[in-house]
Amino acid sequence: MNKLVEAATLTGAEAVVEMLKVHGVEVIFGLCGDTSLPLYDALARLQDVGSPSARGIKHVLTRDERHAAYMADGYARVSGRVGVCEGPSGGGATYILPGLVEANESSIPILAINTDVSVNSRNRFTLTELDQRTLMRPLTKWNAVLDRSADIPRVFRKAFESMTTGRPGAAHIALPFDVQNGPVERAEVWADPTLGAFPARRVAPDVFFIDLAIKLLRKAKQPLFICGGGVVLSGAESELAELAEKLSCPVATTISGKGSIDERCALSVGVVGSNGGTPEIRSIVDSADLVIFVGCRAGSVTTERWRHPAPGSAKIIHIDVDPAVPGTNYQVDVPLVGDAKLCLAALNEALQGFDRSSDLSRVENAKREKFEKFEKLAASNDMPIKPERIVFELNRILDKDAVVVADPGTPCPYFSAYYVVKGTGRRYFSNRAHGALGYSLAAAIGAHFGRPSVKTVAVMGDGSFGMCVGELETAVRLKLPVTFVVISNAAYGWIKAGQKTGYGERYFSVDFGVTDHAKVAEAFGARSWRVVDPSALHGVLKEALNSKSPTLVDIVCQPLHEARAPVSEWVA
Ligand SMILES: Cc1ncc(C[n+]2csc(CCOP(=O)(O)OP(=O)(O)O)c2C)c(N)n1
Ligand SMILES: [Mg+2]
Repeated sequence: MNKLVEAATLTGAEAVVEMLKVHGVEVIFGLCGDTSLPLYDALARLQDVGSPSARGIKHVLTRDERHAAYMADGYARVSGRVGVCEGPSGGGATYILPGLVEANESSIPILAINTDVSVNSRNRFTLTELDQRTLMRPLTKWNAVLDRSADIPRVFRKAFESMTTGRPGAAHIALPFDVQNGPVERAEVWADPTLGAFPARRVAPDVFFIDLAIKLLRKAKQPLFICGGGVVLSGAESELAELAEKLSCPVATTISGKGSIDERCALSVGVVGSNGGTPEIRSIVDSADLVIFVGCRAGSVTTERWRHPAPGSAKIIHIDVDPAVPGTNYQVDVPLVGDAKLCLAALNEALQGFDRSSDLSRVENAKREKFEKFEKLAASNDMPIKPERIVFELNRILDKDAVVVADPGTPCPYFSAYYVVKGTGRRYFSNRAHGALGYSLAAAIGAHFGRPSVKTVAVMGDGSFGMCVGELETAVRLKLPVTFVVISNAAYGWIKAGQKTGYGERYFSVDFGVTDHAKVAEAFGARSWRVVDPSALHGVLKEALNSKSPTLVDIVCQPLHEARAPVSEWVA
């Protein structure tokens, strides 16, 4: 048997696995299909062969491709590495799509691979045939359909380069059945492994704009940082802290920007915007004479539809890696294009020796007022349990390294506003690009694989639960120590609250039946509790969070339209 000759050529499917390995991929989330059989066989065979550096890739079997993509997204957010998901042709491609587009719009690098019908069966009414190139094009930063096995190494290198350089984003590759069986030269299987993590190849800012920014920073009386997800994506937290301290400049964040600054520190303002912002915090935005947006698109939620800051009320410095961002929503005085870490480091360098102190009592007062109202509601023993109580208890119980994932509905505004992130880096996230229900359960599973040593918690509404419940089986099968918290109000509460404030309480088609989510979880094999009494909540959450296996806590909760949610449209 000529082993050398055999080793010189790989099958396309083997080359795919090897290309993932050389980019440092350790785990893939996905679901099998007919067109994926060669890929699965390669994954199986390459589990334990090859050199010590070529360890196998762990495959996490999911129950739905949408959740495979959400898992890859959660994994990428906490690990700083590319998340990879896969599914078959046809329905596998249409089902993987929601996770792909959320990641892409949130600047999270995930790679989705859908296998496909053979090149030689195209255009013949072949079962599951679909134009994956056109389908995925507007949803991804980069995509390709393979036609020849020899192109596999080059296409995978391009995918990783495009995901992790510049503004991070999602990539998609369609991998036809016969391409998986064709030959690839082993010598072609190589990569720059640094492209497996992000940000790769940071871009530094133009000094001309640094000088302009310094002039504004020196002159400003009440500057304010508004940080988006770009600070955490870039790992720019320590540069931000240094600059903020030098300038004595408060730091507000968007929802995705939570983790830019330790929220316990005096300079931290908290979350601004229509979802999670409160009137006290808004007053800090309104009184700024200079706003420095960092890694933030100044979108509709952060700026309350471009009203806070009011256009023209403050000078604006806008730092972003994407040249298309500064100037899109506000007239900016200084556009600073580059990686956030390098931009902030350059500003620190140019401000060496500068040291301003300012009175931060207005920030302190705003936060005190906000949290006093919150704590008063959290202390209530009324039933149904108030959402404030849930956040209050998790603030008390979770240690600082925990990762919390929040779905839309009740969780997002409440946790964005009141969950205090202790430390920096990604410790809290929500799917803020499209805010699709049913994200957090799977994203938390993915996050667990990205940071297995910490406690991961998903908080979801009952609407979200209905959209992701199947993945409880995945968590149970893999014995993952993840805790799921369900906020039960038997309604699409967010929309019902909108009908209350905007449509004269004409509630229409927003209520659904009561489900005992704890019993559902029990049927899947997870330990679970249903809590109706606020005084029982602390003990139950503590027990659930201490568990080494999956747990679910179903909390019968005050519906949003009766609550005092930190959502500006309803507060008004
Ligand atoms: C996939 C999807 N469909 C519809 C919506 C619109 N939507 C936003 S919030 C919401 C209600 C959320 O209900 P639930 O998960 O029960 O949370 P609650 O608001 O009741 O706390 C809906 C339907 C959405 N965000 N995502
Ligand atoms: Mg609900």
